[in-house]
Amino acid sequence: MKIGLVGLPLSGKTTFFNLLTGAGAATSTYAGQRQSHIGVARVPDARVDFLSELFRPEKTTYAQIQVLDIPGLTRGGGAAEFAGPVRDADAIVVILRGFTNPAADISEEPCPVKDLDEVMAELIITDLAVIERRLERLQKGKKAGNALPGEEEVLKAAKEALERERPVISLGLSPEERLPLKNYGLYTDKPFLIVLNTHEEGLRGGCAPGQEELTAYANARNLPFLVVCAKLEEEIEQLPPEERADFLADLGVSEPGVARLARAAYAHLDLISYFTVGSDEVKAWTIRRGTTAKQAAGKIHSDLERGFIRAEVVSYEDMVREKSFARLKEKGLLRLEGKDYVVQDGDIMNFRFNV
Ligand SMILES: Nc1nc2c(ncn2[C@@H]2O[C@H](COP(=O)(O)OP(=O)(O)OP(=O)(O)O)[C@@H](O)[C@H]2O)c(=O)[nH]1
Ligand SMILES: [Mg+2]
Repeated sequence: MKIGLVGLPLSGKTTFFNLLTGAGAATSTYAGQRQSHIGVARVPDARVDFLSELFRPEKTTYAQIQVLDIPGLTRGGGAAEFAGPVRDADAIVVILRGFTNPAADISEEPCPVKDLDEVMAELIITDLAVIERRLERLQKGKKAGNALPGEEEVLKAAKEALERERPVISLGLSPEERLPLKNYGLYTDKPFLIVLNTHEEGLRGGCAPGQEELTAYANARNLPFLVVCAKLEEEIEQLPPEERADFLADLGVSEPGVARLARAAYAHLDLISYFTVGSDEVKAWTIRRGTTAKQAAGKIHSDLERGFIRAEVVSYEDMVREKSFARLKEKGLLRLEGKDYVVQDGDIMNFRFNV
């Protein structure tokens, strides 16, 4: 999974990027700095911890999220110029400022709903330009031969939504209807998550400036919404592991920021994890809910999908209870499933294949 962090200048994108990835990238001290970063966030998962304890593998691999951090967008500033790398992201995370920081010359009162509207407006304008250009070409007939089935209809529907200042995703298109849009890497066609980056007291008291208004706004649009204190949480991440939990609890959060974001993103994007285990490696694999055993095997290697015979499946809960494959077998809890089996969150899978 790949996510793109977008937001107005100095909203704390790079600070949040550092919180997610531990990359320690330099943050901005004035508006107009144009730093982009790419990094990887490890998705904490207590189930992987448990399986790793149990199997003592040489290597433990958590699920990963690739994170893109781009410069701040400004109204009319041309999202296209900076946001390009985000075009192929699976989701967009909008970082909204909920703090003031006079030291960094950020003293204006936070206004997250207004900022969100501004970011959305910029992305909408950028998408609209792409669609209008394509429609023009199609209508001139120059490239009509290249039009995909249903392309013109879906482009028109998208254009109409954007003109009403609604993101393309609000159309609720089916995967088939969306297909012709794929090549354009539209921004507003992606799922959105909202992150309010607040000051310490805001996180503790649940009353960051603008939070109430933003909550209503996000709920009305069914947008997942997270509150973080990126700067402080990032500082907490620098502490020895045994000290972190206390500081987080003091802030009023139960999990690190990366875990909260991953939880929201997995739920919103309908993602689940399955696991492979062994003495060599315990590994989490990310798939969409509804993925079949055969498709899931293809995540690991195309040979496994091509030569798929059967999957041996154990549920995570059964593994926690029985703690060994031998006992699971004895109790009939090791299942053999065929190619159409729909993989469940937490399944421990072993694929039998033949190529
Ligand atoms: N007080 C406070 N300051 C923050 C917080 N998050 C970021 N900052 C500060 O705000 C300034 C900008 O942070 P960045 O993370 O660089 O913001 P950005 O959105 O990446 O900025 P651009 O990339 O230039 O658009 C830095 O001085 C940060 O230390 C926060 O949660 N609280
Ligand atoms: Mg930045």
